[in-house]
Amino acid sequence: MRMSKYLLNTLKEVPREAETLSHQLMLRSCMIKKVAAGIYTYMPMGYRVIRKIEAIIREELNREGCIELLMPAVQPAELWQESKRWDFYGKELLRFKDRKGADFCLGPTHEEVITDVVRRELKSYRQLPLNLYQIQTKFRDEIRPRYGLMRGREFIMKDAYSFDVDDQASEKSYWSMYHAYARIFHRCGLKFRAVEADSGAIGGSYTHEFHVLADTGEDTVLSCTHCEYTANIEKAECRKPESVEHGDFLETEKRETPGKKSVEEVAEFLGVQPENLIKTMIFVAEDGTPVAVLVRGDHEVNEVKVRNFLGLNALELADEETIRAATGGPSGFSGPVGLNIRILADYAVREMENAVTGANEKDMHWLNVNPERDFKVSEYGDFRLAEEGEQCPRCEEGRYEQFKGIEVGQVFRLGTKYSESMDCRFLDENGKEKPAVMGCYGIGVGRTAAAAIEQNNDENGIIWPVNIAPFDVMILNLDVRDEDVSIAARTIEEKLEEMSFEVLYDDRDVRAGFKFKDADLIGLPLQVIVGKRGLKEGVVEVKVRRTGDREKVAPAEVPRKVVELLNSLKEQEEQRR
Ligand code: 9G3
Repeated sequence: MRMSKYLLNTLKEVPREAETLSHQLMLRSCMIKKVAAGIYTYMPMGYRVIRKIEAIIREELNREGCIELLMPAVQPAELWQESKRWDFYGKELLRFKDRKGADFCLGPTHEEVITDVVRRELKSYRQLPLNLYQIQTKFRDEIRPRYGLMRGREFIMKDAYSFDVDDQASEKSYWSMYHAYARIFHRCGLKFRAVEADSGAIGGSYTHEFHVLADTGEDTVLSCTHCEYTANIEKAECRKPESVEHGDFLETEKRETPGKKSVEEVAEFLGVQPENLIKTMIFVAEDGTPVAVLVRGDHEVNEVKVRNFLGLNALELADEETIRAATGGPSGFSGPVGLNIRILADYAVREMENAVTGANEKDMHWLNVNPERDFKVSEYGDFRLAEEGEQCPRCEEGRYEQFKGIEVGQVFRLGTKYSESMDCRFLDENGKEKPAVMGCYGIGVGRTAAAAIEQNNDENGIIWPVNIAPFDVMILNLDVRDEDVSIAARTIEEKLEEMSFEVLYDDRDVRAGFKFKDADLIGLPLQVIVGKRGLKEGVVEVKVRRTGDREKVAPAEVPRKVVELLNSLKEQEEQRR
């Protein structure tokens, strides 16, 4: 492809709204163009990457026996009313009426549609397992779309849905998709972690997220240095502390702590350590019931763990008057002593002794408070945020290491949530009618491309992993007005294309420096630099974008050198862990 004929105008500056690196680089290298908030055109350069990622996905899913189909983006409300989700989702679900006034939505996901398709086809257990997938445009009307393709409103998702005879078979489908995802992300040349994630209040069913590791990732992931255990911080378990022999409990004493609210202020004022304080947070469930959650002063409450423990869909911090009603005192001085609401306490609180707590009275704290003697805990549990460096809860040796991750894929156990509500059943070998057991599996294609950039870049621009690069080789002709140079460059271009390499030839009549900058910004794996001076010595330069290494080779040697370099890059990238 010739740059002078391609639709590829790189940008020096980008709009301020592009906060993340991948968003900036996708705009500057002309991979995407914004049409509206969260809605983009995939420009030719960007679409080549999308197609590469899709091709890898298709190969790996087809290898697992998945069957591709394509469902409509526009979905009738009736299906969402059957699954009872029509009224569950708010404005994020874009709804509209057709010319006859019938209700539709723009599909944010396709559980309802695929269950409707299968329920009409499924009769016998012999037809299962079935794993259907599509690569299709989704729409979710995010309130604040940002970061380019990372959090768009319209985006391309591969979504797959498995149907099995029972839980055991569904588990098999789940793990086969899990391993297919691992192969997909390895082949995309990405460093990733499969992360145990919070499956929401559904409980029972579990889910794994696939995170590309990148410092700019929004999610925090904890991974054990020794065993494989890796979890989203929302879910990461904490090791139960050893129970300690309790010494002598001192008498409680109420102490004035004027204006001292935070753990740090109170600890400093009283001359104790944060871990000697009991932090009391008052939450309210969706029905308004207040619940107190206690954690040690140096720990943080993990609201997702509390919400799941209580089996709630929503849980939020109580406001001032709820705190006053529930504790008798103002916020900042809450404590468990004398509290007659449900009290949950993290395991670490049980091992505390002679602790400091709020006195449920303005400017007052209790000293020498002891669990069970001075307050009753309804339930002890793992209610705190796990931290980097603490001991792994699963194995004896490891410790948590913290990563930032970008979630690019997710595998879910759905159970019979949709097959029950939408009557997707089959006759088992005894002729008994049963609901299919389902799983669903998503990959954000655009988000994978963006994550690849977040993980593969330097100060000059993008460094594409070979398998998803828009082209394999960039040829830079530094003297387009010199016939010999152009003949040499065109010969190399033809030879490489004969070998079915994808070549972008920069034939623009612009200064060399400009070409070098664009080549590094666009980030193709290899650059073949053809110039008058080099040719005089009978050589051209081959540069590896990732390392910056340059090698002088005879023009005739370039194809062999390209094969050698791309293969070794591919090998390194597919092994990245
Ligand atoms: C909606 C809207 C947003 C949504 C959903 C529904 C997320 C919704 C969860 C999933 C689960 C899996 C198949 C592919 C993998 C993920 N956001 N989810 O169901 F109506 Cl507006 O999409 N679906």
